Amino acid sequence: MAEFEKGVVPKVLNGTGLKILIVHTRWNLSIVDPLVKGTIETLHSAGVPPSNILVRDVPGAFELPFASQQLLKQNPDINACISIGVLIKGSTMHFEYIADATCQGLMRVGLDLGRPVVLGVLTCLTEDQAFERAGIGRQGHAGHNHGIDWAQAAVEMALLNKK
Ligand code: CRM
Repeated sequence: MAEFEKGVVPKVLNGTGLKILIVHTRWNLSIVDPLVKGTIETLHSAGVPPSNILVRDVPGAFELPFASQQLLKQNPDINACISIGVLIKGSTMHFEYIADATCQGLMRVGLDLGRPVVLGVLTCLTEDQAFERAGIGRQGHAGHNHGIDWAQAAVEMALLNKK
């Protein structure tokens, strides 16, 4: 259990029969890709079949709330959405505005539609922080792939919503 001390303590979840949407950005794709991979592998481990996972991409994090909302509306049989992106702070205020709008927007989509939306958006001060959270950290610290936690959160919330 020690490796989960700072993260999610996983439950044994049965995602058989669930349909999950993944929306991810093309910004920072080299970091987003392993996060999406970790998410999909964990969904499979929880019993969600590949045919029940819909994957769509958008340009950047700012587009995630709108795309998540539209795709959930267009696909009423989807039980949960995982919105994935990586924001890395630059030298302007852009990061702060996008991070805030994206997080608020994703929360709103979930509450407005009554369907779980998982915040799979890393907001990092450095590239190294993002690499570690995608499980591809350097200098001997691979880190932990947060896609694993996002998939588990999506299955848990989808099952809660189905009750
Ligand atoms: C991201 O996922 N997106 C970033 N974007 C793009 C933004 C959106 C555009 C169009 O609506 O605004 O796609 O989400 C950025 O513009 C920046 C620039 C930050 C800067 O300091 O100039 N960063 C990101 C990002 O890190 N991740």
